[in-house]
Amino acid sequence: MIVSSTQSTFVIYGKYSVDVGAHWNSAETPLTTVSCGTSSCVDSQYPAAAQSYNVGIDQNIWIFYSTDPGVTGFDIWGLKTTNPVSPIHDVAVSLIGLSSYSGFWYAGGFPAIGQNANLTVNVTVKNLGDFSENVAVTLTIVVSFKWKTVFDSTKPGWYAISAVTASVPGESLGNTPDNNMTMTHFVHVLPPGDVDQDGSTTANDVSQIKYAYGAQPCSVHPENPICYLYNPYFDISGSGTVDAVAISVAIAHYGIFT
Ligand SMILES: [Ca+2]
Ligand SMILES: [Ca+2]
Repeated sequence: MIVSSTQSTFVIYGKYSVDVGAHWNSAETPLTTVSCGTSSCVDSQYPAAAQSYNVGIDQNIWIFYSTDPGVTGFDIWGLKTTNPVSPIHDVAVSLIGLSSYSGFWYAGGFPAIGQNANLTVNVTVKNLGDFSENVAVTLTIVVSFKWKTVFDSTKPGWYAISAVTASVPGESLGNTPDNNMTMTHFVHVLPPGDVDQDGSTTANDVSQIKYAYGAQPCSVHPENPICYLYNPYFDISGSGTVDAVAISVAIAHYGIFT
């Protein structure tokens, strides 16, 4: 705000939306007044909004800002809503996680490395409100889903995962944006034959398998002269031997990039 031809100052204004930010009221209400110190106008700076949040806390919305700066520091002032924003109904998807996922997945599983076809997706739903809700008998629930991947049917690539929980009765519009969560680039399904897990099946993969052709693990077949070349990622068939299946799978999917 302009105070004079040589001075301007900060004033914190408030405005509101009733449709989750799609539209805002045109009027702006000053929440602080024009305030200049003895040497300069530096009050009402760096505002930050936060909602007090915990069971038993009033859940007011606060705005903190700095004012009265001096040589050795400044004051932090706060404004808060007139009425507590509670009790409310509010559930949220707070976390999406994967079980036994190490950064990549082979569609249909990979027996030699202990990976099966089912990828387990865990979704955590929290009750952030003040009431017991039907979606949660406790404060937090974790729901697990099995995603059955199928060899040569689940396409290689990067997958996003979305989780949505329905609004509970009485949940206000402003409390619904956290009812869904999307994690992009979350699961990397590798092309079959990508034995070095770089996301593509190329001559590198084929040549590595060919070089180890016939190898069996030394722990099982110490008599195998090339057992030291055995790599479970080359054992696509899960037979215990780097065999022709691996070579044919890699060649059949040659040139797939993700
Ligand atoms: Ca919510
Ligand atoms: Ca590769």
